[in-house]
Amino acid sequence: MAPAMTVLAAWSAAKPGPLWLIDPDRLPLGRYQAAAEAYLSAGGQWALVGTSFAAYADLHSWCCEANRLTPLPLVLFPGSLTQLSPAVAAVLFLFLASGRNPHYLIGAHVEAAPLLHRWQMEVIPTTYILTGERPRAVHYITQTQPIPPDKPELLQATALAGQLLGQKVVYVDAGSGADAACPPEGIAAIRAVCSGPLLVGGGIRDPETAAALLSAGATFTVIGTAAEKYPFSRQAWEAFFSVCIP
Ligand code: 1GP
Repeated sequence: MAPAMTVLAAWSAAKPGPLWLIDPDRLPLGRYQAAAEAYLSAGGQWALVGTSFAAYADLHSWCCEANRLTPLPLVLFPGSLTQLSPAVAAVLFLFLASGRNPHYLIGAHVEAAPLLHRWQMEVIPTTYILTGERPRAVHYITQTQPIPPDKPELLQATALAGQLLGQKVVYVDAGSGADAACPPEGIAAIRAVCSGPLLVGGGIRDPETAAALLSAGATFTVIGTAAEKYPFSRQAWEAFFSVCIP
């Protein structure tokens, strides 16, 4: 039997489009199944799960129960070591390249490595770049400063450094609930030097903003807060999927 395709391989060949980010503190499991079915039926293939600060949810238990409810593959986007779980298809191993906090550059990784090795999970080395004008929870929790969004050359150099270090994915994040998404110019600058999957999130609320980012070279536009505002229906997701760049 042929081995199952890794998430990284699937992402590398994926059609650009939206990617759902679930904050388990904000999506009770009682509402998860219907929400996941709406996303799957619109064309969703994976969801990110994680948050910069989990006040209530036990991520591992949440993922175990979510897997029982729907077949949607979950990819962990961990905000801390306490969010690690083997009940996911893969984990983003986040190198917080925009910051200079050693915990998020190597400290957490050393602590996580034995567990991830024991669990034999797919680990996706990811250059994680924070940008944005206004500090969000992720900046406070990580005690790092964002890269100014109007500095595409800094965004580009940071992504390139991660690629030269061997990382496979870039995730540019303006922070959950950001006033504005990263400008397309910054994404185009990164795409000019990085060929792998490029995730862009933070402040994307409408398909038009997502379309501009996909045109600039994003692989996935990460949609978190917008999908929490109202029951995000199949039609709402289809509006985001319909702007996919062929
Ligand atoms: C945050 O990129 C994500 O880490 C999603 O941001 O909640 O603003 O969609 P939003």
